[in-house]
Amino acid sequence: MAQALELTSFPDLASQVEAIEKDGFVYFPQYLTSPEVAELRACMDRTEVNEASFDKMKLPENGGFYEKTINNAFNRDPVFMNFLDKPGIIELEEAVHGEDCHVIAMTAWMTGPGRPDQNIHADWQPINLPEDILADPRVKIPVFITTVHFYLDEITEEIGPTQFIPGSHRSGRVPNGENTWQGIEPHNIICQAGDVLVFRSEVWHRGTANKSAHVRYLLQVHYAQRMITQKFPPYLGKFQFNTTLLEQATPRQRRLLGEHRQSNYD
Ligand SMILES: O=C(O)CCC(=O)C(=O)O
Ligand SMILES: [Fe+2]
Repeated sequence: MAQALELTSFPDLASQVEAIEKDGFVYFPQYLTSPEVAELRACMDRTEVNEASFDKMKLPENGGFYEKTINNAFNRDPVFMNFLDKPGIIELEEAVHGEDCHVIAMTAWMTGPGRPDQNIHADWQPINLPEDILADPRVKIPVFITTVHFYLDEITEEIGPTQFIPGSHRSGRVPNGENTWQGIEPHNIICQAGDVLVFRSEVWHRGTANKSAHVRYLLQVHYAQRMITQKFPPYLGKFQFNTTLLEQATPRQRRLLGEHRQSNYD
């Protein structure tokens, strides 16, 4: 069994920002209450896939596994909309990406038994650099993109923990079929329903096999610097905001979705 990742809770914003920069991730234990977890899971269940938004519904036929994904989830239900700017998390995002940061995607994942291990990957490597350059303390790469994982199950070895290779955000590259970096093996993120993990896009990681009898529920919210484009499919102007939901949104939620102050290239 893979070693468990050591999960430390940092009490204040300054130490959380430092952890994102230094460790590549921050953990928020017991962030959601049980009723909030139940509400979000129910919302994921009732939201229907919309193929135009590249949502997926795969059924466990022909040896496959159940998988339902909802893209642009903020656009589907007020419950999702309120995951744009969760207290404590949005302050961290604004601190690491700038106060004009925005949400580039929000995807709900329901992954059934039989899902295999993913390959070790980085969600995005913005700058390829030699490791010895990155090891120089004067070199500080901006945090371009982070992902927030809202875990909605007790994450056990059976249901499939996320695995991180700690320190790998300093590799300066994406993995090339490797399952270790500098001899460091993937570590399991073993946590509770309602726990949250925020990580930068350079971290080498993967989702692992669901060997349980249950569907695994995960909400991902992706934040970025304003200069990184939003990924709201379908493209060529075909994505449409749900105007009813947008009217109910707070000014900060609207800003996170695109009501920006004008800036470069606007
Ligand atoms: O399911 C997980 O824990 C991680 C998923 C992931 O890394 C991805 O979809 O890029
Ligand atoms: Fe990933």
